[in-house]
Amino acid sequence: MVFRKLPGVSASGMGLRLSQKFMFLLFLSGLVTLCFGALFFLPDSVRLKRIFLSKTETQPHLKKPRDQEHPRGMTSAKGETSTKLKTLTRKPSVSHEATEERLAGGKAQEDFTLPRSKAESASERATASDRGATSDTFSYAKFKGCLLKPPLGRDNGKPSDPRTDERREKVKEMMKFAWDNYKRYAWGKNELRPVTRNGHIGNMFGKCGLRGASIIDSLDTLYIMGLMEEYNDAKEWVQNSLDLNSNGEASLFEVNIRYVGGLLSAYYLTGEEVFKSKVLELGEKLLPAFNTPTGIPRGVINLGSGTSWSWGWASAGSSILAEFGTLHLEFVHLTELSRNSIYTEKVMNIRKVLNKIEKPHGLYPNFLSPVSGNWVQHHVSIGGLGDSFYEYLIKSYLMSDKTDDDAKKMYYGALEAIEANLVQKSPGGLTYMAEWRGGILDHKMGHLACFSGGMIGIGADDGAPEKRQHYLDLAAEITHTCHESYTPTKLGPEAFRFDGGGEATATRLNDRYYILRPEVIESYMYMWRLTHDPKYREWGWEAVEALEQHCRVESGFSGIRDVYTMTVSHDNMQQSFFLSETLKYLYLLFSDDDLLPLEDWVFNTEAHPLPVVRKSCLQDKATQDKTVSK
Ligand code: DMJ
Repeated sequence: MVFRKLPGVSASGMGLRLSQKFMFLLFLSGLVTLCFGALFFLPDSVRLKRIFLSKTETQPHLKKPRDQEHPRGMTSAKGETSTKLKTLTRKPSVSHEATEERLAGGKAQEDFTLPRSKAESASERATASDRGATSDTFSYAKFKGCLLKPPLGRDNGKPSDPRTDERREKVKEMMKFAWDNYKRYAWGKNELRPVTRNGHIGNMFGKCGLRGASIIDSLDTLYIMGLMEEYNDAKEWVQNSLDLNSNGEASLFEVNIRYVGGLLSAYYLTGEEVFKSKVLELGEKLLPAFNTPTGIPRGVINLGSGTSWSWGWASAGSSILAEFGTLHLEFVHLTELSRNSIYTEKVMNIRKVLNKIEKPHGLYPNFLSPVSGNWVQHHVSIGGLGDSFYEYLIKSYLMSDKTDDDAKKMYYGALEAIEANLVQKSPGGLTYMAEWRGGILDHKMGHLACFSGGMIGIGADDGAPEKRQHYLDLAAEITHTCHESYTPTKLGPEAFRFDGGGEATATRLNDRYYILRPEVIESYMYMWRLTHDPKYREWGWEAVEALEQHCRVESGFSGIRDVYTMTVSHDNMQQSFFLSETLKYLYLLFSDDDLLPLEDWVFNTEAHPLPVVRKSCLQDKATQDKTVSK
């Protein structure tokens, strides 16, 4: 009707000429633009943002506390990765109710939770990214309620036998000595150089990456030893000085086992929210390393930009079995605390890739391409490059409250292949694990491989019934072999051989050093818990005396260059794993079994205790809570 031609009205319609119509439309569109734009210049644009932006982005409480904000602009060499990082760091939508419930949960456990600042509460809510986040939140009180026993035992694990207690006290004194010297000469650095009395940054955590490795690695050891003043100093450093926004390169594996593991166990032991918020912040920063065609992460990551790459020394840009295979325990707990499934998805995908790929003789080679998902070399080792992958299979099963059947199957399958292909008996009757290079055996065992005594021991009980005793015997034999390598200083070499007439002896000059490693003592600790054979405590005490005699210097503990000479030369390094592992395992060896009972705790590969996840108990408790509140 409007456009019907009326007499006396121009053909352009509405009685307006074309030029007039154009002017009118121009005016109209200018007016609309002006009004719309003006809204953005109003003093309070919050209401408008609510209309145009998602709820998540407008929640003021989701802003990170000041100390966690990036102090400088993050730049990335690869724009694409940087965008992905941004997506991953978007904050979750947390319901008001869920938050209230969580805070109430926090109040209910005042005995182990210090008052929290508003900033901490905000950061808790800000840690998980959108994807996979669920509405319920982690309750520390519920977690505690699902432990079978108190973490620190009846009396902090104090043994009733006075001689054992004296030994335990000695280990505690060693820890205090190592810590005090670190604090005095290297505070905030990664590790102490005890001879030159300074600190070093080291390259395993990155050229200008994370700091304070000895502090993070010590938190739980100080806590279980009751060194509370020292623990509080460490906690304060985490609170005020742990900078997770460094733009340097870092090893995904080392950051995971030391920092993520250390912060997680500090949180689970103490309930201090600062550890939780820090670990969740750090966890997010590790995710870009998984952006590869297969989802197998690369070894090195820049925590600031999120770019990642493979180690220069790893053949054909491959990833290392012991590195990408040693994330599972920590990532499952990151999901537990954040309620964000992304962490578990990442490590489950690694498993999927490993399950799909063909394994030579059932063995897992050490190098895998993150691009093609194929093995790059056929070198198999229970020591360096392979070790903790196997450890994490059995520990994943144990930590899942024995529900992770996939991990169980993979572990016993791998162990069977190891027994068939690598386990050997020396002419002198020592059992050892050789290395395998495309079918050819290298009759060498690294100090690192000595953790396997403990590993096979803790897995013995869940093997096939007819194999259980056999596994326990095998564990004892391997531990015995490793003890045999500890001579004449009573400390062991980096690698020992069984060929050329040698029996658990380093035949090469550059295998003779000892860098305060824990693996042999770790196996003593597990074998003691499993058998209560007093020889393990005696062997542990031998190691304490040897450490005191050869490694203690005026300002800390140092590794030595040659375990076969009694006049030792020091390497001037107090490794952070000496504080987290060696001294902790010794302390546990001389403690009652109720200090960190194995029914409730598994130790990550850096000896940080992580609790068994009792899903059914946690769910029951959640249901009970709901029923009560009705
Ligand atoms: C530790 O950092 C861990 O135990 C890791 O799994 C292997 N090496 C050192 C200790 O020797």
